[in-house]
Amino acid sequence: MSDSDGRRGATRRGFIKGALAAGAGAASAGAAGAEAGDPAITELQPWMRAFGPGVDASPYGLPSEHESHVRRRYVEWLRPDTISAVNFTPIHQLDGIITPNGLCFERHHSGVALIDPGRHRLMINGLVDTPLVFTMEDLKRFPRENRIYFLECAANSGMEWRGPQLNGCQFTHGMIHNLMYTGIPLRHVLDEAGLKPGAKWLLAESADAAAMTRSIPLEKALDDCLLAFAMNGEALRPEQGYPLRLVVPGWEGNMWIKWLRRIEVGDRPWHQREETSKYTDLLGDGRTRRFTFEMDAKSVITSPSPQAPITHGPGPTIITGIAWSGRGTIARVDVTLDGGVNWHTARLSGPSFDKSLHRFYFEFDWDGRPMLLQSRAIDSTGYVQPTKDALRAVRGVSSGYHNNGIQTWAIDSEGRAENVEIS
Ligand SMILES: Nc1nc2c(c(=O)[nH]1)N[C@H]1C(S)=C(S)[C@@H](COP(=O)(O)O)O[C@H]1N2
Ligand SMILES: [Mo]
Repeated sequence: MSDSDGRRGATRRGFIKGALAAGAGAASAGAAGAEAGDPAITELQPWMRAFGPGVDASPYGLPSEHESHVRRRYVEWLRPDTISAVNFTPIHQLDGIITPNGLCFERHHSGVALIDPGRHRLMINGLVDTPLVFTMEDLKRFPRENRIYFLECAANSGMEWRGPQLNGCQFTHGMIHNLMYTGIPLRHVLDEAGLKPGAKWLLAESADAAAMTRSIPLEKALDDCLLAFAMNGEALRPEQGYPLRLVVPGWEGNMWIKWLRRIEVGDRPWHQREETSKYTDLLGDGRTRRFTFEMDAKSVITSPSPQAPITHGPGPTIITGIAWSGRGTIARVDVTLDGGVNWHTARLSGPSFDKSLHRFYFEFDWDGRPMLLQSRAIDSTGYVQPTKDALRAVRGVSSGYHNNGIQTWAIDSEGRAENVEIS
């Protein structure tokens, strides 16, 4: 802990003690629990009067019923139905760097495929010496690895491209999750089949009704792609591709084929054959930006934010958020309270993994005046997260994809937050 952090901690303890002594005044300072006569402290609560449920009451545990507001949400007007749709991770209610399995945003083109793993196969064909078909059991005999990666949809923040639209980071930035994957390096399976000369690209195909296909450069496949069968220690959830998904670290989410059933090895990308096989970024001048596979460094303040206002009034206040980069780790996150006039270095807490979410905090004493909050990520390559205006200057306003611009929340004197843009 740095000196300045230590001082802030000491100040906080002083503040809360002072608040306790102040009695009635304490209520507005957030120490109401210590007021004389507070029934929460003076009276026996129902949960102290009777035994609770036993160990076999929930063989698969669920969060407390008091946390039922922490859930994925979708935006009804965004898509005509829920089959080819998206919902959003409640990032404003999460902490740390790992997304709980039941809260990972979902993006499906044909709904969730409900696969019997005993009847699932992975086929490798195309430019290989020996075409192969694997059962799940076969795959689990290859040496496996555990790695933590974020997955971000290229359309995350896309609705914000022309200006502020959605009031909450769940909706503006919630097409992201960060999980520990257990899987087999894709290169083991490709080695087993034997690559033929000329092999340069892979086509990954899914077993859902969409039979979705995406092209992946062989170089990436041999570098760090995984055939994943577990997330956060348990089998993949059906929503995330049970029993097998392709993990393409740091690259846009649409390449991470779920319910993976076939990998065809070829000599050129399939999107040079049919135009639809990957998202295309439109540039303002009518050109398209084709190879935008990597997700650029990005960050967002998750609290306070429109769905997570400041409710405790002035005094010790915590700003927290997430930062990530498809090109490495996060070296630093800066936070501003005044729309970019003054920047402060945030405190990163938790492990720093390559192509993973990083958690940041900034603790300060809020004077109760309105603020313009922003965060700015700097990754291990030295790349600095740009403003939205800087992005538009380069790419125009026609594209909805790869919007990694700096997000602004306007906080009013009541602590309420609103999605705004300043220039
Ligand atoms: N089979 C299949 N794989 C898929 C998709 C899909 O619809 N079907 N959607 C893709 C897109 S666009 C994204 S952003 C990610 C979303 O992964 P998630 O549902 O685990 O959040 O999966 C990708 N893989
Ligand atoms: Mo996506």
